[in-house]
Amino acid sequence: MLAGLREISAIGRDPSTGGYRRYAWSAADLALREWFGGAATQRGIAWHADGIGNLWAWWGDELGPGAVVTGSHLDSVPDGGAFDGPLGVVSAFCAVDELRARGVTPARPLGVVAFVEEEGARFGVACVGSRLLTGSLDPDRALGLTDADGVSLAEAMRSAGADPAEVRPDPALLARIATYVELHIEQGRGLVEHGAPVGLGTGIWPHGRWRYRFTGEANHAGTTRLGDRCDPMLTYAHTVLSARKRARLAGGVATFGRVLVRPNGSNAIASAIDGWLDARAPDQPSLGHLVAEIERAAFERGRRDRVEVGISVESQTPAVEFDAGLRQRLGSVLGGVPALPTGAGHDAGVLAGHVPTAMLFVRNPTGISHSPAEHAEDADCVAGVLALVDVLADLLAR
Ligand code: HGY
Ligand code: MN
Ligand code: MN
Repeated sequence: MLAGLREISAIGRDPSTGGYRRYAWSAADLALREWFGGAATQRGIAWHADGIGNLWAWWGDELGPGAVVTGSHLDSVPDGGAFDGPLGVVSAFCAVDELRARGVTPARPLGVVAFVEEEGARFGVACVGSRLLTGSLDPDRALGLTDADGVSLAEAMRSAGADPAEVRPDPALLARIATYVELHIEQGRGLVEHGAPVGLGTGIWPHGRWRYRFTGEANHAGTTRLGDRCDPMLTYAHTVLSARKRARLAGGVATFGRVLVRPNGSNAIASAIDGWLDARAPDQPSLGHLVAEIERAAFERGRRDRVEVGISVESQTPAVEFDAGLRQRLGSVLGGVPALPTGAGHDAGVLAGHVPTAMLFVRNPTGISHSPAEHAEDADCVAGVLALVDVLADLLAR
């Protein structure tokens, strides 16, 4: 495991599961922010948090034009693994060390970034930090997002000593970035099948997150006749099964991984159920069709169960194609590594709409991610750093 990953390995780790709970503006996040600052300071590079809460460390003049930026995120999903996000940030700092060891003097500024709330695990919207930076998420909407305890993003920022009034897009910074490269553990087994430690990303499947609210009628589990029930659990269960079937038919994926049952009593028929759908497909038309089919199944079943169905979109990400010219250039620098798409969202997917962007993937032997079992071999992590160094050396040279 890279030294930086070891340094943060205890932060936000749940000993009972071995998974991480590193949520934006939580105590774990503040400890990770401290680690980031220490990693920059020990390398003698200036660092700061922008008004959104994204962390930046600059080797060279941060206001200089044509910057190369690399990094990822430090936050996790509930019980996430050690590599999703942090591998990209730690590898970026390792790359600075190796570039210096090779005597590289960058011809342009190099930025190391850690975007805030990439997973959306606390406030529900993915890639909050990069979306706010690029103006693809309205600051007022973001600041009004609330977590499971009803704490808003604005309140969470204030409690952490950040000023929500500073949250705004930064087009001037974007204009100074010539290239963004994100290194990330692969969340799949493509590189295993290719027999390669490192690969280049071609693009990201379109995907989105919807909240389904099923509203029925609370009642007694023992005395209410079956015919008299308006049980939202039936509509929810039917929708989950329909989502799986429709995803298979659409060649996509659909997941209800988060559910909130009210009042959640074992001898009461639920009054309402919130379920979150995560749906993804190889292209936009397939995704649109898949989501429409799941919605249709939910409403149809709702009518039968006398359960009201309400659906609201939480975040949507269109299909992303990474810059072909940049991918070609990096491919030749790396001597022809596999190129593969991903169904996982990344800040790189947001940046790609604004600056030439590339992704490097590091082999994940099991493909498992968003789980404590997520793992990458040391040798592959080192191969990832060395590939990042080669790529950055080329991008910084001119
Ligand atoms: O959900 C995703 O695809 C990413 O891990 N945020
Ligand atoms: Mn993730
Ligand atoms: Mn990630």
